[in-house]
Amino acid sequence: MQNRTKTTRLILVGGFLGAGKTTLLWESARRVMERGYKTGLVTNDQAPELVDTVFLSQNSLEVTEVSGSCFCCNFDGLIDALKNVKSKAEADVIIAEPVGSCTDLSATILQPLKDNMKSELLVSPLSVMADPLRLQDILDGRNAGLHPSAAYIFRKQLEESDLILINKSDLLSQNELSRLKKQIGINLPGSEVHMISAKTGEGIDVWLDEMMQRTDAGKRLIEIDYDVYAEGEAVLGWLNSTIALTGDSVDWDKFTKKFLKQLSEKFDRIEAAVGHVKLLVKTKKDYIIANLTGKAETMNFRGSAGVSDEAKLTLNARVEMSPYLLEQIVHEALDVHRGLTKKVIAWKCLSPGRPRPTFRYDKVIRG
Ligand SMILES: Nc1nc2c(ncn2[C@@H]2O[C@H](COP(=O)(O)OP(=O)(O)O)[C@@H](O)[C@H]2O)c(=O)[nH]1
Ligand SMILES: [Mg+2]
Repeated sequence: MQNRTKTTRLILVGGFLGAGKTTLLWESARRVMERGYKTGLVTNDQAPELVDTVFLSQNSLEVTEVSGSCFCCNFDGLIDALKNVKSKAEADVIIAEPVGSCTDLSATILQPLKDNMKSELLVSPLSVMADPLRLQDILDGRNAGLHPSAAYIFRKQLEESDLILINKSDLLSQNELSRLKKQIGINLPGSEVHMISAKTGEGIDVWLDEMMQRTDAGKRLIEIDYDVYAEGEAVLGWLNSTIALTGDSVDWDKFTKKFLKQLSEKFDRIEAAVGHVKLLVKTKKDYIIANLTGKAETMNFRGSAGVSDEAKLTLNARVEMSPYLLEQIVHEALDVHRGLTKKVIAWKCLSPGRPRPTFRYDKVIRG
């Protein structure tokens, strides 16, 4: 790193697609800055054109994206991104979000970081976020509506965590939350659990207090079958695109709601499990973000893009289906909006390849 005398704290927030990582990244970055620390962010995806990066960059924060491969398979990309954020933002704290379908981060990221960056980085415990409804289903021995191999990734993420963050506490009663916590104690003994709501802010400061002090990252290494892991990723169609939209006094909120509803109906009709579909419609002045993290009832919207003639749509979809079918469904849902001119700026559709980590440590490195 450029300034060798200054150590930077790295907080890695993992967890399955749609768990709330990006929401927490923004909320915690804001709080860390309020505490007087310079803060930067690192995002990660299998392809460029990431909604998360566009969203987080709007808030005058230094955000560097590692795209085209996950952190574990592009360790050098992660190091470059950390250096970039550190030098540009003079960051005291960097918060990073790995790809939601990734696991084995303790062996492939945390141990190599501890081994190679000792003098430059203070690495906080690996926090793994979970959506409480998916988590409950997984703990009950089911697959949370996911392909069994994708559910396997979800379980492995929990197993390797230093700390489990049950997010969206605002959606559950106290009784339901206590039941979840008790079940984690039985199914994943020894796990540290925090309850938070990235949305309302509940629990974030308590979690951050720990993150800012501790350096016991990557205490656990898991056994993992890379064939099952690879299948869990490969069952996902992965689409990232940016499209310029023009029309006559278009109500962008209406467009966004209709478009996501159409996509959701199509996915539900063919019973394709949604990992996460996220879209951002941005005009010169405003934006609306829409999310779908499962069936239609998980749809939600934030912000408003108003009425105007032009907007840019960034769409990220991770859905259990072939990339070809996903492309077709997105095209069909776009074609319905006949009054709009659509110019594709970027379009990448794929199915993630087998994870081939740069490093994979088989022992825990002392922090
Ligand atoms: N109710 C509720 N929703 C949340 C919370 N945190 C995130 N979400 C929603 O969960 C969805 C996925 O969030 P995001 O941060 O993009 O998840 P990521 O895929 O893990 O980065 C979005 O619709 C968020 O608005 C929370 O604490 N409570
Ligand atoms: Mg995210």
